[in-house]
Amino acid sequence: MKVALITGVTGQDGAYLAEFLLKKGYFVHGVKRRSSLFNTDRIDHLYQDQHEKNVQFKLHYGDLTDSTNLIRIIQETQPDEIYNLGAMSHVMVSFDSPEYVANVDGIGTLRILEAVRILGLEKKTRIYQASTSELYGGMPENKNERGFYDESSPFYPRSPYGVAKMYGFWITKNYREAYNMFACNGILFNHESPLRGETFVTRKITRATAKIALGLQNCLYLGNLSAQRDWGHAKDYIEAMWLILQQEKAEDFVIATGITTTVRDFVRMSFAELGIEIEFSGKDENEKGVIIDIDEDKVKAFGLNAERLKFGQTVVKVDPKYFRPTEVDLLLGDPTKSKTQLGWEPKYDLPALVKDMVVSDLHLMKKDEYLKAGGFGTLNYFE
Ligand code: NDP
Ligand code: GDR
Repeated sequence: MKVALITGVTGQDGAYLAEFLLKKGYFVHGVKRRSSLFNTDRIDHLYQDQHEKNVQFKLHYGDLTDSTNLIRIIQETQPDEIYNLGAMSHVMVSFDSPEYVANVDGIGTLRILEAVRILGLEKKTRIYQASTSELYGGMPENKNERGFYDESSPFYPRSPYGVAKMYGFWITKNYREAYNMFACNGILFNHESPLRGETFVTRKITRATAKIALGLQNCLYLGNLSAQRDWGHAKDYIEAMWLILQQEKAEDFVIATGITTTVRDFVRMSFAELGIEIEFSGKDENEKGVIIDIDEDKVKAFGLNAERLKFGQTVVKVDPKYFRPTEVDLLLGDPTKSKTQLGWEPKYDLPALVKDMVVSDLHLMKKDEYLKAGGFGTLNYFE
């Protein structure tokens, strides 16, 4: 039985990857941080009673800032594959905690690589490093001749997160070259899902769409509506991570869809999924999104009350507090290498992703509606 160790197992990708590897028959170890409340919502369905026989999924308390703990976990678990997905992954938050993000996302990667080396596991253990399209920083001059970012495009990170991940990228490559370790970077473009953290833009939009449609929220406040991202589905992207570690030779791969879309269009698609058409007008900080049409049949088919929604209702406004000190304006990845060499083919396109997220959030927010009707508090999150 192959053994995998996942850091960041409680995160979006960690949860999907753990499930995927368990289905493939792996023994999966996950590193989870101690928190004052349970933080295993995304993997609770994978829980196995540790007192039973044939357990295949085990969690270990740990943190990427703690070398001794990582060395002990790797020694105990002797993994064939390590997926280093743990990170402070929010770009905007990284401007508030730049030193912490350098420690976790940058030096944390080094700690994993060194632990494998110290334990003499260089030949046994393959390592996947969660690198990111944020490395490119959206610099227009660094695109390839076809207008995409690929494995050869230069990096120009634009946030403390991007800079920390740049260290993670290069130290992974350096350990591969210096010590002949099977250590690879997956340069993944944005990938989303119903499990996406609530403060990333796509999930913020799909949650708000559901809440507004149910009358639980009036307006959605966003930052840069013109930012463009190459959005895919996390379920497809975790499969690419696994494929990267199954190759004969350790290499780095871009994982992307090859299509870019504005935040504004993502908002339009999200509302349209429930039969609500939005039109944007105004510029910059004064831009707003207004309901201009309602497909009553579609709205009703989702069990929504069409009378709650009003033509001319402003449902999106810009709040400059979400503008970033330095922004990545446009990301567009070239998946040619991963498609030809890994045979990777995503199953979800953007409309299918939006549908999956909106339908899931509508279901979730309906629970909220019942709670509210029953006199209980509703779900709110600090951003
Ligand atoms: P999430 O933010 O959903 O998950 C991050 C995980 O890292 C969580 O399990 C979190 O634990 C854990 N973590 C945070 N800090 C530490 C720490 N100090 N020590 C150990 N674990 C820690 O991210 P995603 O699942 O979306 O992304 C997975 C990885 O891929 C990340 O490294 C991210 O930077 C990278 N990436 C993501 C992309 C995307 O679009 N999703 C694109 C490219 C790269 P907890 O649950 O306790 O907070
Ligand atoms: P990103 O994702 O920074 O690309 O990093 P995020 O969803 O946070 O932002 C995408 C774009 O949307 C704009 N935006 C807003 N973003 C947020 N979060 N909230 C808003 O209200 C808002 N309004 C507009 C942003 O300015 C940005 O341009 C994600 C993370 O998963 C990283 O860990 C990963 O490495 C990269 O994707 C690839």
